[in-house]
Amino acid sequence: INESSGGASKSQRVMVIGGDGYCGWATALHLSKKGYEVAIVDSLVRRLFDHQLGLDSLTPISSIHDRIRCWKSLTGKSIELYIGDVCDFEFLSEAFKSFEPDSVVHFGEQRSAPYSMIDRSRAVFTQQNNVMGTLNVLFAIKEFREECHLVKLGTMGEYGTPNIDIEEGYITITHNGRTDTLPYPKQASSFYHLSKVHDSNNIAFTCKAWGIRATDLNQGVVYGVRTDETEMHEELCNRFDYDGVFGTALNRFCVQAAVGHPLTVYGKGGQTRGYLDIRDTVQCVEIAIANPAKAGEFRVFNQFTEQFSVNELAALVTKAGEKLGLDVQTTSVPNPRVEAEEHYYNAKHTKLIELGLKPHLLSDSLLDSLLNFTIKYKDRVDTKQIMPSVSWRKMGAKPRTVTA
Ligand code: NAD
Ligand code: USQ
Repeated sequence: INESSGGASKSQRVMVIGGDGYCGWATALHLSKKGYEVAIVDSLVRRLFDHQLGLDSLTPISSIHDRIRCWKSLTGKSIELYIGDVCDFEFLSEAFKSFEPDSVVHFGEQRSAPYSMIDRSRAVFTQQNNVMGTLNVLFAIKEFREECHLVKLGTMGEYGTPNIDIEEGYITITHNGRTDTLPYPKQASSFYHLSKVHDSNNIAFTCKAWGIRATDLNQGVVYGVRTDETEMHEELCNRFDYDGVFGTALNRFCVQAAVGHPLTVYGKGGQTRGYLDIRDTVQCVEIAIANPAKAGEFRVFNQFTEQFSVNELAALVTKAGEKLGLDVQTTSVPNPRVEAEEHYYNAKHTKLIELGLKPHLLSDSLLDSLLNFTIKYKDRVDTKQIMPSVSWRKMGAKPRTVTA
């Protein structure tokens, strides 16, 4: 592993767990293009959730096998594939022993807050899948690849919305005359976001106890779809979620504008979060890999480029839609979540910039191309999937079949 800043050694072997998903697929291709040896590990469970809930990506997506074949035929580059569940330690051990990664990028979790709030079994699944999966990855590193750098996808949602500035992972506090630098307080507000808090605690502990090197990327909400590599061929096209369970704010608003559905602002719309373009997701991960944490270090980066309230996003999409001749309306939907709707928000995000991130900020031209992209696929939209169907308050122990 190259310890010097910025110097990626091109023969580095990177295991991308969750490499069939939205962030993972774009990242796997980007790293492969940059000369890293890449292996994708994925259970394909995300495709199963879509079947079970009756959802589909806006974009047609090829099977992982066809995706990888297409990449090889276009670029000559091979991506290894391990289909299996990281909660199955035997499977994960075999993948580690066979691939021998220098870095593991771990995207492979159940990532939807609404999914984790459907019912008891989905809440339990989310925490088991995410927390046990990450624990297994930590054990695999300790057992088979001690020097391997873990790059773990966390979330800005771990911090919640405190009434003070959000720091990158740690805060220095003076209490009764003594001073210490401590983990920043966590106030997550879904069983999904809480699973990330539990992961962070387990990773921090194993860095201390076993000398694991880890970077927790507390990522904000991702938007966009095209990256240089996924746009090379339609078989490489990324997924694009717009439904009420897996769709995220800005991507949903663009699809809503394209089909003439009013933009679904939940509650007062003052909910403010950090956002980033998917082209910056892949850039940030590459930066983290090229500049590994030291042995025993638990590093935390806040991975977003700009912050917006939901109302601000709705206004931006309305303006961009009007330029394309769309009539964009907004509706206030009773908030299905329990969250602050008007609050202070100021989160630091300088560490990735210091390491060389060149952000793609949300611009008129990006919104324009994202809207045109959603218009291109608008006949595939199932408008029944747009309104939220999961309530934070009403969830219970009873198994629930979600129907639009
Ligand atoms: P996604 O659902 O599109 O992809 C996740 C992938 O992980 C899927 O292909 C799924 O099959 C796989 N997976 C899940 N559990 C697994 C397991 N136990 N074993 C093997 N594979 C498993 O999600 P995404 O949007 O690409 O998110 C990737 C990561 O980034 C997640 O950890 C998520 O929490 C984080 N993140 C995403 C966003 C966002 O806006 N999309 C924002 C911040 C953080
Ligand atoms: N929201 C609306 N209308 C919508 C959708 C969302 O008002 O139609 C609001 C939500 O109430 C929330 C905010 O927009 O206040 C963001 O919601 P979201 O669904 O876009 O994102 P979230 O649930 O926070 O989750 C997503 C990813 C998750 C990741 C997280 C980063 O699904 O994997 O961890 O973004 S963060 O938000 O920083 O925690």
